[in-house]
Amino acid sequence: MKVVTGVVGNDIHVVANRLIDISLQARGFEVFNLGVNTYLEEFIDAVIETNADVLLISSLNGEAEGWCRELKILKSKYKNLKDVVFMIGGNLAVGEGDASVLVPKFKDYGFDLVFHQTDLNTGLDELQKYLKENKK
Ligand code: B12
Repeated sequence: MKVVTGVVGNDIHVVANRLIDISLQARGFEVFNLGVNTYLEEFIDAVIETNADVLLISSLNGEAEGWCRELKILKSKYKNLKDVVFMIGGNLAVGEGDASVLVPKFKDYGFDLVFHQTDLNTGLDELQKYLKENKK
């Protein structure tokens, strides 16, 4: 199964991105890592080009909201994205943030799986459970 990953917007925090790449490969995924400083449009282009099953976006500097709120509009432009699983995690707000507010907000932007300040392995376990349940 193919996963496109990277860090969204003007975010240069790279450590988690490297861990995500390694962890996904260890779980048997084929990874296309776009690295840091990646715009939403670039992620969508890569998903289409690689015919990916999952887009896993990481955001650490707290600016995810500004970079991701257009996701629904972009998704509506491309019919072949309807089977793609959209996932985001990291620090989804500046400061502590409240997951009970952030998770529904990012789901409303068009993400299927949202993890605010959640350990990576917990998130990847949830991804695999989601893929199994949705027969991907
Ligand atoms: C190292 C670091 C830097 C380095 C980055 C070097 C590099 N190239 O990577 C430098 C010094 C450059 C830097 C710069 C900045 N930083 Co900085 N940085 C850190 C620091 C100390 C560690 C980050 C790190 O590498 N952690 C190790 C990795 C493994 O952990 P992680 O990133 O937290 O990721 C884990 C989880 O979040 C999760 N995860 C991540 N992505 C995803 C995705 C999914 C789907 C899932 C499930 C899980 C998941 O998995 C990882 C492992 O469990 C943190 C504070 C901290 N202690 O966390 C601040 C921190 C991230 N930085 C912060 C800030 C504000 C900045 C700056 C804006 C500071 C400034 N004013 O210039 C700039 C950002 C510039 C930019 N354009 O992005 C804030 C973010 C605040 C927020 N979100 O509210 C933090 C939290 C510090 C703080 N407490 O204020 N930073």
